[in-house]
Amino acid sequence: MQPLRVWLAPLGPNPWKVITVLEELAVPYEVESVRFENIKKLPFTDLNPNGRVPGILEEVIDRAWDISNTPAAIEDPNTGIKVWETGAIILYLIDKYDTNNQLHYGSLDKEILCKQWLIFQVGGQGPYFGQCTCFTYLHPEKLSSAIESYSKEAKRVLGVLDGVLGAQPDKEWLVGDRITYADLAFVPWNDRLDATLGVPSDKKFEGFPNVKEWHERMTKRPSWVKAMKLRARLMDEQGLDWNGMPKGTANFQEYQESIAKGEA
Ligand SMILES: N[C@@H](CCC(=O)N[C@@H](CS)C(=O)NCC(=O)O)C(=O)O
Repeated sequence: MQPLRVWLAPLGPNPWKVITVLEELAVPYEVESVRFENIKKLPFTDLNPNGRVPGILEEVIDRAWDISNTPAAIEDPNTGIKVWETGAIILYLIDKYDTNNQLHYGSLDKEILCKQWLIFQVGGQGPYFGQCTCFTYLHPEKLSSAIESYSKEAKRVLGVLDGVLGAQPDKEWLVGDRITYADLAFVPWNDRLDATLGVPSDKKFEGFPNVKEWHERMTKRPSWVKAMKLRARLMDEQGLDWNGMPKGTANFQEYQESIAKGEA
């Protein structure tokens, strides 16, 4: 089997959903690591019209690849299929490579629930946690109404998950009695909750004990540990610290000043 190719910028959480699923399924892959600042530009927007990662960048041009044949997010040379949007990528990987039903169920009643949670993740968790992180952490102007509104929504989403996971004493997973792709899809954004909510790392799940336990069950898995090891290496290669600050940045204030000046 030929390795699948994944284009990603290591900084953002979304690509790590895909990498974790690939690791869980032991599907071989190779990564094209790209920089964030180029993803809204041509020619890449021709390839992934949404200009987001998983996506492609400079390195592609550097290698003089034929852009017209270059995938926007993942490419599977075994099928010739190219897909962008993490929800679609995960569904593709499950359809094609989860032949033993390791991360999904074969029955319609459970499968529709896995899809329901995946759609909730891509539409309900990802965008709101993303905006919340932006206004809490990255946006140079601290707009209290935006921070409040997005924090409230992020906590509401956490409350939905916490309620469902706590509905029965022995409930460990969103669907049925074992882990599925639906659970894994929530990990990368939940892992950044400290930045999203602007709280210390040990307080990020305060008020959401079921989400905390669920999250920790997943971050102990070799798939996540390996994905984060890869992230650390790719961040390092891009001159970035783990939290996204360019290496050598003295502190968060200096980072915010450089963002305000458009340097970071
Ligand atoms: N719905 C998309 C979201 C992808 C996304 O927002 N990726 C972020 C990185 S985690 C990104 O590319 N942000 C840069 C930008 O929006 O310019 C997906 O699930 O693939």
